[in-house]
Amino acid sequence: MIITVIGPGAIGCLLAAYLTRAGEEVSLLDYRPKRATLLQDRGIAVTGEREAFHTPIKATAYLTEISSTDIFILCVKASDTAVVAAKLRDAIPPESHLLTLQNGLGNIEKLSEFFGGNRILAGATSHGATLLEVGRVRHAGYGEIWLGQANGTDSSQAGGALLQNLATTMNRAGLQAQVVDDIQPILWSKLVVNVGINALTAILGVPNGELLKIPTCQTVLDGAVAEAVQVASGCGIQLQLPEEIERVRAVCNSTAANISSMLQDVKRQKKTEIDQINGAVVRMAASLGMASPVNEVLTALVRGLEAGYKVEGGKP
Ligand code: KPL
Repeated sequence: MIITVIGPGAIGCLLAAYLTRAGEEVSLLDYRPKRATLLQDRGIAVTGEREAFHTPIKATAYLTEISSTDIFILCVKASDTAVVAAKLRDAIPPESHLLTLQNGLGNIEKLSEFFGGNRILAGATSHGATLLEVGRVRHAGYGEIWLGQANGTDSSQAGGALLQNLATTMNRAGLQAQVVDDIQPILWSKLVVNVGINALTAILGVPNGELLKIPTCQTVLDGAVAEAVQVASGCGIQLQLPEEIERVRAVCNSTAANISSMLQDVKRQKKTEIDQINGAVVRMAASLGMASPVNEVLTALVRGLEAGYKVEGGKP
C-alpha cells in the first residue's frame, strides 16, 4: 500500500516505522523542512518492551515529492487539524481518502469542511507512544487500532475497501487493527480515555500508570469520565458506567510507562489538546444544559499550565 503519514509526532512516527518495516511504501510529511531532512537522514528508531528496531524513512515537507498515495493518515494534534487541512486542501488529489487517527472531538467535522465527508475515514488507537526526540519513539503501550467510515452508512465502497486493505496491512506490520461498522462509539470511548488520563497526567507530571497509585486521583478520574459518558449519552452514544471507568483504568495499566501526549506537550511547552478533549466535554455539556465541573477544573488547570510557558504561544 502507498501511505502518507502526516505529522511526525509519537503516533505518526510509530505508524510510519512499523509500516515501513513491513515493506509498505510510506512517506512521512512534516511541515518543517529542516526536521523532515533530519528524519530522512536518521530514520526512525523504535524502542519497546517487546523489541527495538530502526528503519530508514522517506520524510519530506513537500507533498509534490510524494508521487501517489492510497491513503493519507492524519496524526497531527487536534488543535492543528484546520490549519493542516487548509494547507493541504489543494494539494491532495480529489480521489484520495484521509484517515484521522487523532485524539479529541471535531476532527471529522473539520476535515469534512475542507475535503467533503465521503473522503474522510476515522480511527482510534490505544497504542501508547512517547516521542523521545526527533525520530526516536518509545512504544510504551501495546494497544490496538480501530478503523471505520466517518459517515457510517453514507460511506463509499472505495473507502470501505481501502479500510479493509489498511487493516490487513497494519496487522501484517504488527499493529493490531480492525475495521468496525460504526466508529462513533469507539471515537467517544477514546475521548473518554483521554478525558480521564491526559489532563490529570499533564497536571501532575506523571506517567499514565501512576494515576492508579494515587488514591485521590481516582475520584477526579471517575468524575471526569462520568461527565464525558453523560455528554456522550446526550449526543446519542450510549456508553456504560462503571465499564468506561474500568476501561480507562485498564489503559492506564497497559500504557503505565507512557507519558501521555498532553504531558509530552506540556514538557515541550507546546499547545495541548485540552480544548478538543476536556474542553470539548465542557462545551458540549453546556450546549446540552448539563454541568461538567470536574472537566471545567481540569481544563482551567491545563490552560493555566499553558499560560505559564516561558516561550509565548509555546515552542514552534
Ligand atoms: O492516547 C493517549 C494519549 O496519550 O494521548 C493514551 C492512550 C492515553 C496513551 O497515553
